[in-house]
Amino acid sequence: MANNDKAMKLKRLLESPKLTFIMEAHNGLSAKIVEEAGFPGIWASGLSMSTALGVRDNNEASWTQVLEQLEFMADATSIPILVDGDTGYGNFNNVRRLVAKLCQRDIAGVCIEDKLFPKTNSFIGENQPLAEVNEFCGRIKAGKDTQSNPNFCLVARIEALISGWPMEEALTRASAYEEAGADAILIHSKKTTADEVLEFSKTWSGKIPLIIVPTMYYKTPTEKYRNTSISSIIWANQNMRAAISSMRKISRKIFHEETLTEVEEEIVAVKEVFSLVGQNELADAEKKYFQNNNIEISGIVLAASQGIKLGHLTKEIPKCMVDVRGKPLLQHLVNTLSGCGIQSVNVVCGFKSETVNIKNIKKIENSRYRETGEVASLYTALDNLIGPCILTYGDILFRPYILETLLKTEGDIVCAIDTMWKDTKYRDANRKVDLVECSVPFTATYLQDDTAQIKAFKDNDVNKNADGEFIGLIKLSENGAEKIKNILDEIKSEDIYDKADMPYLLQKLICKGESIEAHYFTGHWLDLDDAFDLARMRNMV
Ligand code: SPV
Ligand code: MG
Repeated sequence: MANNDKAMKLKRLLESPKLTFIMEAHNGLSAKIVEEAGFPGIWASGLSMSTALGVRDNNEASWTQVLEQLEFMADATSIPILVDGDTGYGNFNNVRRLVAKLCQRDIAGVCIEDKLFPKTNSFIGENQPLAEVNEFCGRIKAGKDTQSNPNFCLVARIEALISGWPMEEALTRASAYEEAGADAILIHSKKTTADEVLEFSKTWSGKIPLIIVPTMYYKTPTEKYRNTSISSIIWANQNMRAAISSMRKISRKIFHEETLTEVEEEIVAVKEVFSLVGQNELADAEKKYFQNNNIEISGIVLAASQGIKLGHLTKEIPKCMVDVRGKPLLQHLVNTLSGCGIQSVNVVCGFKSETVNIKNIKKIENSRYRETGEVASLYTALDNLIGPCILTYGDILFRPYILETLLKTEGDIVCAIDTMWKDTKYRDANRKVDLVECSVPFTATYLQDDTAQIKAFKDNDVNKNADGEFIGLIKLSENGAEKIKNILDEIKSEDIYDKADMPYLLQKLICKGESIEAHYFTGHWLDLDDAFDLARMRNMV
């Protein structure tokens, strides 16, 4: 037997000489709870599943809707499910479809009752009409001939006693159903004592297991069934009824008290809910299977300088901490980075580094900030220079789309280049600009597919011909970061090291034949040098 052959498990339970207890469930959750309690099998009650769906036990839920519940229940548990198949939803042909689908969904067995479709719950009304014996035997045979799992159990349920027929009728039917191929007989009774079922069990001489449902004769001690021919007991609907009692009590209490303070103690903790549905397993599976395609991109912000041109504004704080509309400039920058998915941000601080109190950043000190420039600052962040990463000056602000599109570029070293550098309407004509000359000029066509290579960083002369201005924002791939690291090491031993800036470093790479790409955009950024810039910046955010 395969370990997971639930039908075989059910067969063994029914045939075991020990009294077996099968407990009702009506959905995935209750099925789990039944298994958790220790029951070896589940009764998927028609009454309970209907009630849980808010409909009557009159075949108002279609058989495929029941099938859907069963699928959840079977998926949620490892114990066998015996489903209440009512009358089989019609004639022999409906039973064939039903059994075929139940086997496909790993349901261990079905119980069909000898009444007519649409059924009425056994405890409603009197003298419900029974199916004709031969016709019902045909349903049994059809089911048995259809099952794809040889161990699937078909239980024939006898309603004769409930419908007011004498014991003889029930006994005759039981034998006919056994003869037709039923794997077990369920003898149903609505008496408040077990007399009927006990008499049946004594009198019937059939060989197949006998099942009872003591819903109405619940007061009979279980001991009475031991050492009889009764094989199994189905507790048919108590979970559904318990759910109603409990939900009513809690809903009413919350409605009246308009608070949860009292009820919290009475109900399971949310944590327990997670544990019941196996949340931990998902966490483990994620570790095992979930390939995170979103490669982590980190950021390095060069923000060591004081910004003396800002006068009294940067007496006690560095330039990156100057207030721009209620937030330090650096906070705006960090927000833009994190908004683009860059959570790990390293900030190289220098002047008054202790005042750089931005959350969720890692501070790196350039203690020689007074006598050094950008390259030396970057050198202090050497250990964090791991691509892919974004390298940015700490005194610029830009619209997020600039970073978003930069992040999508494929080159190893890609610089953000502003093509609006000549426009002095918003910019100071005398400011310091890092101009670049590129292989392809910027055109305003909507889709410019050619990648522009930076051919040279030019002197700070706005009168010179140039394709754009490097704004101090660079994307580095893993490879690109390696190249920057190597060139940093080289510059470290040069005399110019202390004074070297980023254009110097990039130009050096170009001279070595490395490719540096320009990512063109048009405006939508500002740098902070003086009070005029600050005023513009305050308008920008
Ligand atoms: C059910 O649980 O739906 C049953 C058993 O059919 S009983 O309601 O007791 O008839
Ligand atoms: Mg039922």
